[in-house]
Amino acid sequence: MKMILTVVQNKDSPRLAQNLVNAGIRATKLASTGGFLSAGNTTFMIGTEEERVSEVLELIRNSCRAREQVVTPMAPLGNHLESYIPHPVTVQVGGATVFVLDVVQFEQF
Ligand code: 2BA
Repeated sequence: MKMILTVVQNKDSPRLAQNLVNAGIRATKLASTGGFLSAGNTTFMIGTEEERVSEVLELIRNSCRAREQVVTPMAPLGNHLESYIPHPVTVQVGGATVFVLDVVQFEQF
């Protein structure tokens, strides 16, 4: 068995959740926050048989898309705020960040 952890944008989360249900794939959604943007995103925990991993990855790929986001970085520590001129930068977020992990044991009581 495998555990697929995927971080997706909140905008893609309802579509991915629906597509997983339609395919009969069980998942748990967690509200999460990106470390870099400090913006809300969604993490899905998907426990599935090894044979279905590629199907799940395809489903994630088809449910999520990349978007650009403009971020204004914080003033570097130690800098005087008066002399700090913030320059907005554009980052590309997503489609999805995916981790596939081996599950050593799976039980449901
Ligand atoms: P955030 O950490 O908020 O990152 C949002 C986007 O900012 C990233 O998109 C990337 O384009 C950019 N970014 C992140 N760290 C950066 C840095 N140190 N320097 C420059 N740009 C940076 P994605 O790569 O698509 O990541 C989307 C979200 O997926 C991340 O939100 C984070 O929540 C998660 N994620 C990405 N890589 C991860 C990892 N290795 N481990 C855990 N979570 C990860």
